[in-house]
Amino acid sequence: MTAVPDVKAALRTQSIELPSWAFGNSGTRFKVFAQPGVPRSAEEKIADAAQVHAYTGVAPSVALHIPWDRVDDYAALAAHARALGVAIGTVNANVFQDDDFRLGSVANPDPGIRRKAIDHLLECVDVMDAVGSANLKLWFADGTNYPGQDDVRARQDRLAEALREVYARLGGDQRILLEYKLFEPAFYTTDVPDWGTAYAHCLKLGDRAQVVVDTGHHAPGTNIEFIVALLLREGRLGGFDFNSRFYADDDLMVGAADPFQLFRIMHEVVRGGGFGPGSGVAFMLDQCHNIEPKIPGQIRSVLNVQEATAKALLVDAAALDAAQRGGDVLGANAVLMDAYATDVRPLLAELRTEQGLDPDPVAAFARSGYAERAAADRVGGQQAGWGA
Ligand code: PSV
Ligand code: MN
Ligand code: MN
Repeated sequence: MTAVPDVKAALRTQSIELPSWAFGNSGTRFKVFAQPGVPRSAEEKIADAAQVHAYTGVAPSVALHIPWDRVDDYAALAAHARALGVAIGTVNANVFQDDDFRLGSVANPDPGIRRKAIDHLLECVDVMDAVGSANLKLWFADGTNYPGQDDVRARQDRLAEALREVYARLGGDQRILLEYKLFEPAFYTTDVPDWGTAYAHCLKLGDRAQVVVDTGHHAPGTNIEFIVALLLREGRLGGFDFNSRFYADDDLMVGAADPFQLFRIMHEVVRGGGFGPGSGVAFMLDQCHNIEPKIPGQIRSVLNVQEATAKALLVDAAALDAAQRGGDVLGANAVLMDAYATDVRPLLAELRTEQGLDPDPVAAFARSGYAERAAADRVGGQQAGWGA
């Protein structure tokens, strides 16, 4: 096993980005269950995210979603975040919630609608400039529902043209993180359905275009850790949108459905040099807490990622390498399983204590009374949610 002090030192460098939308009301197309104390503004979402960081110490940034988090003064929003001990991270574009986008956004057959979509993406780069963000995350709902509905090759051309224009607008320290998704809302073809399509577009754009792996965006049975290993090897793994899925894009808490898969992913990240300062891989959550309380749901999720990371860091790389080279199938597998079977919770509790944090972030947050105060204070106004 890797030495515990080394594991702890590595864990101190971890940072997991929270999605602003996780703190607002969300639901399915059947029902959105409103929760008391839910933020009414981008400022309040950031305040809630700051709570997660305050209790875990590993969630120092929060991603925005434009226009859900649109404000008049983005520099002031960034200052507000800083005052609360966090930073604004990735800016997520939204070209899927407008009637004009019925047939797509950047791949729409209508050049006027494409212009509108691209203008929104450029606005997002303006937001990045104002808040000091390095990451523009692009997810396109574009696709078709019926064979023959549109020319799938022409749609790729339109997509490529839009990406080129946005890429050209980026500052030197900014990058595009291009996300893929197997299906939904388009059910026949999706314009960026898989890592290969995303990778091909990124290759054409340049070094500052990388692929985002959303763990919920694959067909059942897909070996996600292989995709991770390959993208890392090619220098094109931009980051993760972590969540759990049982069926489709469920957006449940990461590590809840398949903690072993999360461990396998983190093992490939560590193995491929994707973890640690300067790796360039963004570890983001993309989740919705439809029925559970949101701040504790985010705390739980962050802890799940931290646990999987600790186990991946514990893998005895030298023993694994020796077993692999020796063709010792069972021995190599046992090295991985030993690390996975380790209960890392005491180690993480110890680490938190060393960092001046409560060893049990969930309990500490519950005791703080923050949720009750938010429910009492946040009356009036519109509760934030999808589209708010
Ligand atoms: C839609 O599937 C989605 O969940 C994508 O994963 C995006 O990252 C997210 O919404 C926010 O736009
Ligand atoms: Mn996502
Ligand atoms: Mn998704």
